[in-house]
Amino acid sequence: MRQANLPLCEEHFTWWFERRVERTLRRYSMVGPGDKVLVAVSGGKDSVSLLCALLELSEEMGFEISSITLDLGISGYSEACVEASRRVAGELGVEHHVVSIRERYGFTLDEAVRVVRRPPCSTCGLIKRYALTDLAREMGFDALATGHTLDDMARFILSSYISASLDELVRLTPSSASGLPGVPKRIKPFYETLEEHIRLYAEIRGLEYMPDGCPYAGTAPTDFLRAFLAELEARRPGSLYSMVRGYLKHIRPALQAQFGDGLRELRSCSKCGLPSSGEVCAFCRLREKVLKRLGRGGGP
Ligand code: Q46
Ligand code: ZN
Repeated sequence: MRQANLPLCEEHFTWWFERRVERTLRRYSMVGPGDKVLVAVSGGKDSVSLLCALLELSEEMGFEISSITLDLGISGYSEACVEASRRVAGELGVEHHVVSIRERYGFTLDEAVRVVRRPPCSTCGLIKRYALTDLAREMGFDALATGHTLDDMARFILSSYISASLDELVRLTPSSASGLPGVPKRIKPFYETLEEHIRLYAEIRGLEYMPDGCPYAGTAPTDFLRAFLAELEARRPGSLYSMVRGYLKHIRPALQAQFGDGLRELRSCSKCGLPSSGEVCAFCRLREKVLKRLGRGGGP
């Protein structure tokens, strides 16, 4: 642990890692006894590690977990992600669901990328956020857990800062409830955990994961900040943690005092009922556009 200048053996590292996740779960009241938590698994190192760590903690903390993988329809890639996720969930003995975006919403990510002008990772992010909330709600879960890491959060905070997106900035919380009945809260149990440690945990636990190999990788709007943040952390270990904690302790409360929980009020989308900042949510608008351009007509 470079931040603490603390050498740990494999056994104590695993113990330390899981305690840290437990601290995050408790600190932000992410789960309670009896809660049903759906874990989003993409097959990558972050989400398979999340599944393993939450399974370890679920018994002593008294919550239940199940897992889900979206088949996004990225040709030559999604099949392998689904298979890797299925294998890990099977090895850990966790219930696992696979849902095809094509079957549920009528189009694949590849098709959406062909017909809309937005960057692929941004379209993908919108589809994943929507579909996972939609499915967790339908299946009656209390919370949806995603593998967002400390590195991701630092990147989102910095990027919202650079573009002065106060509305985004105020929403980058470890746990967020929509406030709408039946819509599960979204939780990020790795909010305070570095990717470097997650990689090590996956290796020590012997978890098999998909190497980064998505053909669209590198098109996320915040990707340009990755190298900068990695260098910052290498030069000053602990910087990402202080950035994210500083945001939560000082910056967000100041924003909240001025704007509340968001600059735009959330309400139910008039087409699908999920949270939306306008009359129709961004996903329903995207879906309608994609289906129309593909000649498949109709929206939800
Ligand atoms: S799957 Fe989707 Fe990632 Fe591929 S299109 Fe981008 S966001 S890179 S985690
Ligand atoms: Zn909608």
